[in-house]
Amino acid sequence: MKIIFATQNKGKSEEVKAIFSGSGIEVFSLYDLGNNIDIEEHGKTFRENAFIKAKTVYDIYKVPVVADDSGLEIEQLDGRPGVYSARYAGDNCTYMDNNLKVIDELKNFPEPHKAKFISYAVYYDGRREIESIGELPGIIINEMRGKNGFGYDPVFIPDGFDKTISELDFDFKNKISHRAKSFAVLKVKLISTD
Ligand code: ITT
Repeated sequence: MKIIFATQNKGKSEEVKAIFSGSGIEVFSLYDLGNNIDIEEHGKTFRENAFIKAKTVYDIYKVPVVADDSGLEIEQLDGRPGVYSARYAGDNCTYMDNNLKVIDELKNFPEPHKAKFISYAVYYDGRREIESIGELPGIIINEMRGKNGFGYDPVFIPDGFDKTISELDFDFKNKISHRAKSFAVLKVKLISTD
């Protein structure tokens, strides 16, 4: 079975391909297909945005699609950046801009800065809608550490660890992450439903 992953994000694409490897399901991202469609994520929730991405891409290719809408919720910032995680520091901002903005906003709050990553994963094939959520709790630190991963990984230390996700290796992130959890369950639901 072949599935399109409705993402332009190379980091996400590599993670989800690894999660599906060996399952008999082959995953191609928009990035692999050279499709740089800009899908307007106008939903107010991760769930709405995930289905917007999946259904938009299904309408183009008419093949099964998975999508993930994800982000970081920081307690002391009342859940921000949340669904606005990708462009938190403004249109066309870099991951570094977003990290610096979060560090700056947290500088007047006492530590620890509790936060969680959320991944809302969905599947759509024109008939079936399958969904699953995964979370990774942790804290935000006031500096960027490490080179791996993407997004807010350099400022996020998962609970129970003393390294940022960017200091952990790819395979390890892919065992514990919010996306690993959401897609592991999505994969099981997909294989067991018809
Ligand atoms: P697509 O919509 O094309 O999938 P995107 O990067 O815009 O790619 P989202 O809309 O889901 O994806 O935004 C998620 C943002 O949240 C992402 O750009 C990162 O800034 C952050 N994020 C999500 N998962 C993350 C992770 O595993 N590690 C670090 N940051 C993450």
